[in-house]
Amino acid sequence: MAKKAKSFPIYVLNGPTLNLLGTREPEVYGRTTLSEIGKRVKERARTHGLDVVFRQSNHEGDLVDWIQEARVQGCAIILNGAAYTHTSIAIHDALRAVQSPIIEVHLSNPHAREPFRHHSFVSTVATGVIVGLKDMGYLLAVDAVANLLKDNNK
Ligand code: CA2
Repeated sequence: MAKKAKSFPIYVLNGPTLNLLGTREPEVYGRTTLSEIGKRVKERARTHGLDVVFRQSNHEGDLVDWIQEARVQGCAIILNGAAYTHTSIAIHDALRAVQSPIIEVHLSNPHAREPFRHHSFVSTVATGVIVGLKDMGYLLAVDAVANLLKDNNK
């Protein structure tokens, strides 16, 4: 395990409208609420000896600020940028400055949806991308971070 991970949390950051998870479009995004995902993510991280900061915002600038915070205070970022994934050069630029692992997660598979969801400003700067597995994707992202941090320490 990389030294940094012992005292530095994984930042799990969620973009616009994900606060409504579990209330609408369950066939696309699943039935699990964001707060339940946060709980499961923290439990999974704990099994790897990792802590989690779990946040959601509807505002692009908040996500940029949190990415910058994670850059100095975190060991990795798991990001579901929601709609900003497809539009935000600001988030792309903030992620470019991050040296630790970045895992992009989407509950649905954007590539199987409307063409405007096919391009991601996050994927080009992400270490890895997990799509289409609903809430399970977040847990797999935690496992991926744990493995990447171990590998970094070889
Ligand atoms: O599949 C994902 O995780 C997305 O990031 C979700 C975004 C969408 O813009 C991306 O293309 C893919 C939308 C999040 C909206 O969340 C809702 C939650 C409940 C009800 C309606 C929308």
